[in-house]
Order: sequence, then structure tokens, then C-alpha cells
Amino acid sequence: MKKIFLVGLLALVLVVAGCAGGSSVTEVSGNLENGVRVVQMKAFQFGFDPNPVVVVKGDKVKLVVTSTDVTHGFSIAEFGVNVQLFPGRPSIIDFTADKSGTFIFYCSVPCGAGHRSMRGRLIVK
Ligand SMILES: [Cu+2]
Repeated sequence: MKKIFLVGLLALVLVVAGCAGGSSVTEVSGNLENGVRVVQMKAFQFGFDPNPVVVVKGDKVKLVVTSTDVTHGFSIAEFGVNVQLFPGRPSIIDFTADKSGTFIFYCSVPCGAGHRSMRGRLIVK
């Protein structure tokens, strides 16, 4: 009985969270500039902004990622991306979003206690 209550409560929390998140989750990130989707991003201990990053399948994507604190990395295995991010110096990451789905991007440079949780989602829709 208690378990059923907990499952019900969890479902309610998820519904409420889903409504609160609203359409922003599926809104395409950044701006189209000369046919390239440009997304300015920040990396910090321990996360990325924006998160998720949303693009459209077929987009030529240019991520401009700047660390606001220490040296981080930025990696998306499925798109062959792995670069270092130096504090205050934008790194430019170009790739074509040629497959749809949800992909994890993550910090690839040990940066402190929360390094393992420093990740986000790239949604290609
Ligand atoms: Cu890290």
C-alpha cells in the first residue's frame, strides 16, 4: 500500500515538474547565422548552460562554449567532439547534427568533486 502511494506521489511530482518546465525544453537553442545554428554556452563547476541544448536534425551546429571558472572539457561521443575549455576563452565546436535523438555531453577534464555529474543533454529533433 505504501509503495503504491509513493509511486502515485512520484507520478504527480513528474507531471507537475513537466508542466513547470513547459515548452522551454523543446525550444530550439541559439540563433541561425548564415545557415549555422550558433549556441553560446557556459561551462562551470558543475554544469552547463543552456541544458538541454536543442537543435534540429540536419543543422550545422556551432557551439561557442566558455568556462567561467576552471579548465573543463566538452565531449559528445556520438559526434566525435572532445575539446578543452580554458577559463574565459571561448572554444568553438562545429559539427553537423546528422542523427536525431538525445545525446549526453559531458566534461572530459577532471575539475573537482562534482566532475562526474557535470553533464547535459543535446536533443536533436
Ligand atoms: Cu570536469
